[in-house]
Amino acid sequence: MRSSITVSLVPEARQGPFVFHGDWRSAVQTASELGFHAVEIFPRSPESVPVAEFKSLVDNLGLQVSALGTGAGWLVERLTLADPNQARRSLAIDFVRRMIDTAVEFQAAAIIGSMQGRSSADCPPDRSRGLLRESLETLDRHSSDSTGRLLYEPLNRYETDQCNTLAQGTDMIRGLHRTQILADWFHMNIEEANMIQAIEHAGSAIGHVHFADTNRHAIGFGHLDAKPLVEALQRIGYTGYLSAEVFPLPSSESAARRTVESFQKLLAVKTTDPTKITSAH
Ligand code: LER
Ligand code: MN
Repeated sequence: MRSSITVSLVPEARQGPFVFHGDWRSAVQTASELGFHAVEIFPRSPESVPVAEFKSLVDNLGLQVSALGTGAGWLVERLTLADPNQARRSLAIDFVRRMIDTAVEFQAAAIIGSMQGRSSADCPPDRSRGLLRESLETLDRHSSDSTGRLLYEPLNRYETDQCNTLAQGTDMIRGLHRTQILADWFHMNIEEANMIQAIEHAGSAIGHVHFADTNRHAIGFGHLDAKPLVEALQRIGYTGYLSAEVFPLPSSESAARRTVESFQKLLAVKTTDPTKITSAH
């Protein structure tokens, strides 16, 4: 398993669960100094990602880009893949399609979290899920045309009523070829009856993990028993990322350092010793 940390490029997401906000160059530098394998980018739009400069910086540092989030499509543009208005839904599909293309440039996956939408007075749950599934099929086909990969993320009940558990998410993506599940431990802690069994049942459908504690702080700052979850991931043969999508509390640097310490403790791996780093911001 490999470590990853979130970097938001979106001023409107200042309150969001991303470790680094603002100066992305210094965030990437710090992630590298702390020994992370990858960064996960939360961009304003597919076109706003400074692809060439970002790539050259991560390449020089030997870092990967694990994934690109599409949440700003909802947060800023109010677009969802289950919008009953077909014109709006098409705009949402196009936003994610272009994000997949940008992600391909980094050999990364595109994440569908908030853009999955939710039911409304105009669009009952069954129809809303049907529209989401149709959109996912379109985007999965688009991903097959390149090396695109999609990650579909079940969210807790306060954010969506589309899919709240890994089992519901796995049903939603059944039969798709380029789409896997994102298991976010913050959402799972709210929704799953048993997080270990949920991971075991989802098995190879899991393509990415959001590595967050119960309070959405860095792992180690809440009360999640993370060791059995890592062991469950090892049992299913998971070799993807554990990506810290958490609040920058008490600071970006402390959240990042605590994540590295937890990663090292849980996986018994040696990366750069975070206590030796002095230049982190
Ligand atoms: C996105 O990864 C996520 O977890 C959502 O809660 C964002 O609102
Ligand atoms: Mn998440």
